Amino acid sequence: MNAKTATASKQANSSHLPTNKAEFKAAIVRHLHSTLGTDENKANEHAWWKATCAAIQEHVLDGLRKTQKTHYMNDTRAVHYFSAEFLMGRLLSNNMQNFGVFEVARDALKELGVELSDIMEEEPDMALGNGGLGRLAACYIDSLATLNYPAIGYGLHYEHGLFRQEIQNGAQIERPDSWRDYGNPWEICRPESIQDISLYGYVETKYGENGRIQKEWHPGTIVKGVPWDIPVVGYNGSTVNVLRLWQSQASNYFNWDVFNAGGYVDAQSENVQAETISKVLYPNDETEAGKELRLIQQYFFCACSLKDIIRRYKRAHGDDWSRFTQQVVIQLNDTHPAIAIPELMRILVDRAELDWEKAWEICTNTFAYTNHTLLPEALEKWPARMIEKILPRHLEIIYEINHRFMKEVDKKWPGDNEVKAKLSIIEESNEKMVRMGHLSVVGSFAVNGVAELHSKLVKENLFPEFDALYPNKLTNVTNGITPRRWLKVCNPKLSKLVSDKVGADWPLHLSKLAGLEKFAEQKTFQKQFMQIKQANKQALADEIKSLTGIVVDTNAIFDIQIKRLHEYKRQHLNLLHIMALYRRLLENPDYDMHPRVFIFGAKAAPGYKLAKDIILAINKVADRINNDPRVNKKLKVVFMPNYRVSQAEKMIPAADVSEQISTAGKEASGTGNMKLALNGAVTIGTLDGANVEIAEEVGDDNIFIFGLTVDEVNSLKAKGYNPYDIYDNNTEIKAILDWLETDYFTPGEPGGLVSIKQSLLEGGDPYLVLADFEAYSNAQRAVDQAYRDKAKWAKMAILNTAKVGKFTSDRSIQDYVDRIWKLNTCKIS
Ligand code: GPK
Repeated sequence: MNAKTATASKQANSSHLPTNKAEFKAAIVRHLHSTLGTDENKANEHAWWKATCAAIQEHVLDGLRKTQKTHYMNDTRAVHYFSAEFLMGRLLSNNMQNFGVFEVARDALKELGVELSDIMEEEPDMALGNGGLGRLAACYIDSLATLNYPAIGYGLHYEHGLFRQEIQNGAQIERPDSWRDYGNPWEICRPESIQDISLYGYVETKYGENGRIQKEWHPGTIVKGVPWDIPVVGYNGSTVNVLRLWQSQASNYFNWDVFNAGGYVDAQSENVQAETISKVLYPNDETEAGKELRLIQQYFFCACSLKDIIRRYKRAHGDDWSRFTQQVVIQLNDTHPAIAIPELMRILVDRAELDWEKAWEICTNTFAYTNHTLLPEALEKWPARMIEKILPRHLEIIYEINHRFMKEVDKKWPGDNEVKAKLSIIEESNEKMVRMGHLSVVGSFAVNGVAELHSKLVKENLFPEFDALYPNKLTNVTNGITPRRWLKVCNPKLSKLVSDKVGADWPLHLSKLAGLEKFAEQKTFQKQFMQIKQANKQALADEIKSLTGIVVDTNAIFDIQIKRLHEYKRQHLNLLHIMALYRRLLENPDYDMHPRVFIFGAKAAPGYKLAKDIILAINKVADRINNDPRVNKKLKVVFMPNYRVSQAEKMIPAADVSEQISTAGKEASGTGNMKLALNGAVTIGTLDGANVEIAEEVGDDNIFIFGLTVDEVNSLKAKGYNPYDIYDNNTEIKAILDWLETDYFTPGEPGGLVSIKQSLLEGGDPYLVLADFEAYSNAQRAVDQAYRDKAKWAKMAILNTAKVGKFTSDRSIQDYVDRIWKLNTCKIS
């Protein structure tokens, strides 16, 4: 290339990218005109938002092109993160920050008369996930791009993400989410990479040369998988990876045979069937639904993704499979994508005609599996009959995998049928079931839990024999969160203060937050830190007012519990304690407590009756308390409707207290606990999940730990736990539970909240709410005392921010890379 063409190509590549204020103004206006067909005078906030996204997207696409070219040229090994959920939230402010153009674009907009913070509200959350598991996937692809690792996220392009929650008369109402109704400015359709996916049908057995048995699957239906790419921009870095999401489509827009025979309507309905696959995200968190459509969703995105991976591999290596496991590692985010294991076996054995042993070796060196829960109701099992109907060949393959696995088990424990029954991939119950967890362990080379305690329980309780059979396969990778979204973007004031003290590179090196420790007792720093908290609380108070009409005092302790609604997370323990405070205040108007605002955000699975009842109860109790002038100065309760990622970004910076109160042994890790601590909230929590590691990091003086430990939970259950013993002997608990049965909180409707009392008494209190109540109440008293000492509290809050650097998702990703994925970084030129 001579100098002239080099310059020309440089210009064509990037000189048009807006970098300074004038260029951003020009780019945004240009997109208003030529992308959106409007102008500065007519444009509403939505149009401004889209034009701004389009200007940023110029950087995104430039980075994407360079990244893909570099990865291709270097034939890099990559991780393929298979997940049924990616809870991305909004992308504009993150992408702006990651390209380092946040301030300049904001100023450009200002000169155009537009407030960036206003137009950011136009962006719908990309809520293609339920909760922690989906948000973890989003944090992980952020870190992978930031650390310059070649990676692709693979998932489903749901037309409707998690439902929008409305609260009517205190009850949750579900409304459809439509995140793409007015177009999504980030995603790129890739029709050139469409895949055909087979379903249903039957298997034909054939005999090839030298007696080799050949299986051929004759599918009943074929559906199309259309890929949509969401660029994933690394921080400060040059890497822009992709999240590739598959949308289903009928393979022929019209079934012409039916159409020509006059069946126009029938032809249409065939399309609907295929398109139903990616229509909607299942809203059940930690419950296995057992629905045919859900299994089809899982298979659909796995099959599309494997074809995509293999197409890319073959482009570089042809039919030579010997390097496949050097190039490809696939991480299974829980068992939702476990069907990818028999699918890869099918491709290798039936299509590539490899020997079973060779194929199995490839398979078991490709997959790794993350377990996210020990809850029995969340461990996926599929009826063998259902798999046989949808994926007849896959069921045969699963049986063969199990047959060979049972031989291995017999070698280790000769003649032991009990251990065989326990470990078998097939559960021989009334109805034969396929245990997807067992399939995942057998078919993977690494299995990890998501926090030290959880991984220990996975080894000791969930898969002890697997650990004996495959030493070193089971391991731990403690979860993490991206400090870009969860501090830099969501808490700009604190971010600036932190940068002033420890330098601006903490988003990439979060352990640098430790540099704040030496200021923890310094008066001026405490004042700055707490003034920021106060300002964030004011912003949240304004949000609360506008969403709920409730006025809260920002001098009160902001006590926040935000997470999916589940009995094991024990929002009802929090609620019972609020009722106790209410009662104490009514009995003694001088009851000594610092004013407190309890704030909740939670969605319940639509079919989870008790979870919805708990939401109703929180709202009913809130109504009564918030309108009772006798206690109003000291106690308020807020339920924020439609909790989601963008709402979390507003709540977390404003929290004084972080509620992490699950029954010990039930919360695998938790990640909200990390986000809140990072933003200077002090945790009140049980020794569960990552709380244990947070306590290790921040030290006992800077966290309020209470309640039964895992061992104590087990021995209490072993000895026989009877909640009535507590109810009968603790007058406060008795009074509170009986209160729920009156019409005090549900005027004219006595017993409106009785289901909670019932679950805690007749229901046996499975999550030991009553057993932990007293300890929780005492810990809350300690919180109250600590908060009154302003210097002490400021120190605690600062030390929380300072000491949680461990929980950056960059560290988690580096752990995965070192222990499991074995990737090399790839700098983008
Ligand atoms: C675990 F099994 C599941 C699930 O279906 N959904 C989900 O969000 C969560 N999780 C755990 O409950 C959390 O403790 C954990 O931090 C999170 O996954 C990420 O690992």
